[in-house]
Amino acid sequence: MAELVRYTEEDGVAVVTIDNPPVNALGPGVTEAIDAALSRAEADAGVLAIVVIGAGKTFVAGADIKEFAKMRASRQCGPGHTEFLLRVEDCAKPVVMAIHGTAFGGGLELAMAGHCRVADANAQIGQPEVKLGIIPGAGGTQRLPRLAGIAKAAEMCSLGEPVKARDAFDAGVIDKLIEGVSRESDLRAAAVAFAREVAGKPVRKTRERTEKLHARTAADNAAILANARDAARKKLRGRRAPLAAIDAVEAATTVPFDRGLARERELFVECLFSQESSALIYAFFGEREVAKIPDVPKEMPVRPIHSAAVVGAGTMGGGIAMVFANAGIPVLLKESDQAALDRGLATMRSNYANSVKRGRFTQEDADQRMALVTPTLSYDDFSRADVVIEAAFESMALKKEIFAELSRVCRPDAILASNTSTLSIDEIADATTRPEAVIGTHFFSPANVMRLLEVVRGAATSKETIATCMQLSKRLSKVGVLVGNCRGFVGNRMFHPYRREAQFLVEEGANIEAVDRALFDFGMAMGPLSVADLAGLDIGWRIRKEHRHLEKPGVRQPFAEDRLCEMGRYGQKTRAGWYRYDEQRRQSPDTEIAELVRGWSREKGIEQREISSQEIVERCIYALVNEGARILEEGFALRASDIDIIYINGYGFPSFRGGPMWYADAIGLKKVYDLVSEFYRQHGEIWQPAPLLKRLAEEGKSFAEFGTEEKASA
Ligand code: T1G
Ligand code: NAD
Repeated sequence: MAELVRYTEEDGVAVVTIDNPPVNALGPGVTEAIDAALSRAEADAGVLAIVVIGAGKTFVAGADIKEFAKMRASRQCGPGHTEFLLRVEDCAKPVVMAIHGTAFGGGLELAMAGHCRVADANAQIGQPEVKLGIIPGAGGTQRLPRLAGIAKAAEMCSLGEPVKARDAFDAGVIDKLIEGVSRESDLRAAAVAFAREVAGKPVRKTRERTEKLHARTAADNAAILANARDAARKKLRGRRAPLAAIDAVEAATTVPFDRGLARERELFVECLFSQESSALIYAFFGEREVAKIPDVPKEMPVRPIHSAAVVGAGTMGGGIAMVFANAGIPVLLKESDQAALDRGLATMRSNYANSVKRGRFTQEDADQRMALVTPTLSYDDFSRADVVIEAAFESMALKKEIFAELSRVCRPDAILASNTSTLSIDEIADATTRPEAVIGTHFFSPANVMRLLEVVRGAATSKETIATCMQLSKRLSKVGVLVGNCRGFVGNRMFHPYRREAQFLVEEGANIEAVDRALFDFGMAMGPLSVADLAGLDIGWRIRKEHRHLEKPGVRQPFAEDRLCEMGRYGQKTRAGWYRYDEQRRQSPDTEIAELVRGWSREKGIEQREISSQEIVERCIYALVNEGARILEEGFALRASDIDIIYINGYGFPSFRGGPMWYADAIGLKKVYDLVSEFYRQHGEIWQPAPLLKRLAEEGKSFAEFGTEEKASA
């Protein structure tokens, strides 16, 4: 077994190097090995001080998250690292923690149990546990307020966002910043020098530091904690862990350290065995799993991407060009006329200006990014591009024309991608001489904000093209999910029945606001009717009109949005849709519309009735699940977790519910199937249960198991 910890000595300083790839998690055996190394250093008279450092790209990125699944399965929550960290703190010789990459969760807790912390100026620290539905469980909520103060600790533990080393230095967590660290040995040398400076001097144990806990009156502390709770409720709506984290930080201000630790433990265990935590840890690993494509080996060679081009500078094209510029990749941006180009560039500049205003980055950063964008009205320089993303109007004829041109002007090894949201990648590829290099890259609006990228595999798309785009998605800070080439791919194909049910519910008498409220309270970022107004009702209307010939006769279709569009109500862009909107796009109910819809429904003989929030949620969410089951069975998604990652990152599905497929598994597919069958009896063919849902329900299995058993039997 590879050594988890290495012990070396330099100039009277023991260097303890943690080496547990890929992220030096405090997995089984790691803390024991560190403990042994510290004992060795304590026993060696020649050792004056100790440096603890991580091998590879990072310090310690936390406890081993894989261990939590075992704890949950055994309903046993091990002792954790609390005792080990007290031992570090009580070490007889100064312990200097040398941080590079990330010191997250248990990694920061380890660092804070040390007596001093030096960090590469580019490092990040954080307590991201709430993103896993838990709270720091090894003293983080007790030591962090002692170093950084109550407000900073409450914010870091309840929101889980990383903090740059420079800000951590200003907050008092880091004692020394090391500039110009280009490799681990630079940091090691600086840490050893720092350790020699503190050797022989009295050290302070973090747990004994209380000056920052009582910097103000109890009333002030209460106000700080109340603000933190308000912020957590707003930013992480529907979650328990962020509030539990603040309860634990509060304990640091009211009781002695050891009782604060006990309170933290209590809250940690409560959160660990929660459904919120199961869902979020599932999503954590699901987001890493999407990159694993069974028939595209990890070592598949990828094409280097040094430059890009985007066709169309409209809503999507401009955002996509920003995504490349943000990743430092020079990008050509082509439009069909100057006015459209100027409009696109102006939108990009104002988006950057907003980011600068919000302090996300400096004006200099914004200028550098815009400088990477080369506007053009021709394909002249397209031979420079390693990848081209087409984002012109959603018309097959136009896209074929553009791809035929791209196939002619681009280098033979360039990747040709389309941002189409509904059209067939295979049909677009047929317009080229190189279908193996054609792929779908379906960004989500606004493209420079939304993390999701559906990577659409065409029948001829080569594995190299897929591997290159999957790797590129990570470089563009996107979550790239490989999907098959069916109508609407995965996300939009499932969204269609979800939105259909929302309209039906209103047509059957549900109040417009009540439908949105029910899904919002369920945890969706926004209700389905408000989303429709945001995206524009006319987009769906145009697509429905284009596909009217595909509608099955006698099958109920929603009519309300078509009627709204016939009235010119396209949503926010016309300041009226399902709701009314003022100049600032603030939403207000429109009773006139509610009445109109009721009238239209009566004309169509649709009985009006009271509809509960429960029914609203079940019909909308189970519509997602049923269509998701079809997609899985038809092989347009590799695994259920891919669908969940798509919905969490592209459609505002609450991550603390794991995504639609995980949510259905948590309820139990038998129960879901029975209700879908009931909807089938009530509403007909549109609710025909997916064969996979029926089979798994009858076999007592879950979506999570689907695919594994086949693989197991293969
Ligand atoms: N435990 C186990 N595996 C982990 C892990 C962890 N903490 N962090 C990452 N991995 C795996 C990951 O699944 C992937 O595996 C590989 O490492 C590379 O990860 C006691 C209770 C550090 C910023 O929440 O945020 O400490 O797919 O693809 O993009 O209070 O990983 O290759 O098989 O994400 O370079 C708190 C979680 C834990 C940090 C690196 N810590 N990790 O990002 O690589 S709870 C976290 C990250 C805790 C204490 C509590 C990121 C990263 P595979 P990657 P990356
Ligand atoms: P848009 O109408 O805002 O922009 C399209 C742009 O393409 C226009 O500015 C137009 O001038 C330009 N254009 C047309 N022909 C061109 C040509 N030959 N060369 C260069 N530019 C040309 O449309 P959009 O909303 O940005 O959609 C673009 C594509 O992205 C569509 O395929 C759409 O389905 C897809 N998409 C849209 C969204 C969304 O929410 N809007 C989300 C995902 C995908």
